Amino acid sequence: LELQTKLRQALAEGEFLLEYQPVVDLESSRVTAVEALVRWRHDGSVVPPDEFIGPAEESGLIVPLGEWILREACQKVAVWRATSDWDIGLSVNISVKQALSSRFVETVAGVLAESGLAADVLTMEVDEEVLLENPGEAVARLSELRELGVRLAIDDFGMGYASLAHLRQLQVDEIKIDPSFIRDLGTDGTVTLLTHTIIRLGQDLGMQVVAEGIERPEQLERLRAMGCAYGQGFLVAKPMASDGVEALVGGEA
Ligand code: G
Ligand code: G
Ligand code: MN
Ligand code: NA
Repeated sequence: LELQTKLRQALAEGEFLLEYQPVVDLESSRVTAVEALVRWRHDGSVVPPDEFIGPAEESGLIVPLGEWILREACQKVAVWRATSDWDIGLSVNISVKQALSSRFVETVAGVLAESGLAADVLTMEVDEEVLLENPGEAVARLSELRELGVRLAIDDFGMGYASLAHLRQLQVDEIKIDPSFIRDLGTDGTVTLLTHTIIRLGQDLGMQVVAEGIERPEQLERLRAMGCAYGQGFLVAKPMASDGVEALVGGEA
């Protein structure tokens, strides 16, 4: 309960901040999008989301916090797009409680209108967990969101129960292959085959495939050879503050 009070105060006092991790086209190495990742600047240190997203979901604070994250990220990316000729996309993580909250779709539509960002610039990343908790409701809500023109991504793909079934229930634009697959690429034959199969599955279904957690050059080479179009990971670029992205925009535009 102590933490819940601190989190509520943190939101009121502007202690949350966003970092952005680039997503690159593995063929050209160009940055095609950034994923917004929230952090909490508290008592002189930076608290990672694993320590507060769960508690924020339990208390319902995830709804206003998620709205702040979305607005902040959309405004930044709208400015980057307006001040460069870089066609950069934005991915934002959303959690179950947020996706199922009332007026979620209205809020997203409002933030897009306010920031002037075209809906298809925005990708919402959901874990498969979102679809397990309340499948009918979650699918309905996410489908409404997609009707706005927003893209949908399944995050940590391959780790959830019934990953493939979810692709039947929901129109998905993108799958993000879980880092655990990338970690064992090349060393574990089964994992290598599964990864290749996921990449082809995504391609055959007309979805973008993003490999997450690329840390070593051999992993990147192997993914490229397997035809994986997009990648993300410490080897490519770490999550960075907005001025880091601005330096990249300057360099690429
Ligand atoms: O940034 P980091 O790798 O520490 O993130 C850890 C976890 O927190 C990841 O599962 C990520 O999806 C989640 N996360 C990061 N930022 C956000 C956010 O803005 N909203 C939600 N709901 N989850 C986030
Ligand atoms: O669950 P989700 O995919 O949203 O989690 C994103 C998190 O993964 C971010 O917090 C980011 O810091 C972390 N991350 C990004 N790239 C790498 C990587 O190459 N290795 C590891 N271990 N974590 C990464
Ligand atoms: Mn994510
Ligand atoms: Na996530």
